[in-house]
Amino acid sequence: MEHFELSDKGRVREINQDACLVDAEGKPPVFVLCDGMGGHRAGEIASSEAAADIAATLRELLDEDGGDIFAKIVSAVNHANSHVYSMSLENETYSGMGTTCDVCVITDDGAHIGHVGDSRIYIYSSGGLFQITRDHSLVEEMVESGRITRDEARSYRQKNYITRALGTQEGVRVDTYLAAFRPGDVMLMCSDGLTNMVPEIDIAYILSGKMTLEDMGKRLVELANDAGGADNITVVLIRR
Ligand SMILES: [Mn+2]
Repeated sequence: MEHFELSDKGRVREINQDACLVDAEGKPPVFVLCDGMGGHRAGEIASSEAAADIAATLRELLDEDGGDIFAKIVSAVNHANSHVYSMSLENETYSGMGTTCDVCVITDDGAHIGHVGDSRIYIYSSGGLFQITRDHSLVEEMVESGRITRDEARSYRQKNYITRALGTQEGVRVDTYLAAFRPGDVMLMCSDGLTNMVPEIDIAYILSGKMTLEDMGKRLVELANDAGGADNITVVLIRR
């Protein structure tokens, strides 16, 4: 299994509030991506603290024999939620901070995913790009309730409003997914700084090519920046 990750500030933001953490040498490998929110540097703190806390807690849990991987993922995300939430209560500068999080544990059974917020996980497999996670965002809820179309959603103004985040409340609900991840498949974990800037058809085209993961990652970030780079852009690519 190979992997490549790249995080870029984009062209507008002064700091990078995205964080990704890869623990690929551990068994099983763990990948975490977080996109923080909050004033000053709070978003940066939320995402980096959450990513580090999830990776550390999850590794400890995975090292214990037996038990359900999804339960371990949910425990680790909840642990990080408490950690970030208490930081936000203890320090006024951190008040209201939070972060998205996507966690992926890869085993022979497939990709075990934990998800909160509007960062995304896609898998490119046998000719198609599949979005595995469902955004926890106002715009996604509006699409699902039929109030706006998927097309209208692309230019919807309150696009960045997320309806679920890690660290903003005492508890957090984590969505879980088990995705098939076959030899040759490419997984993309990314922040909304990519998906708000680059159409899925272009993402699919890049993932379908014979490029190295590094070239794919650099190209995706370049496309987001060419389109304006309005937000921080983070991509984690994994090929089985
Ligand atoms: Mn973002």
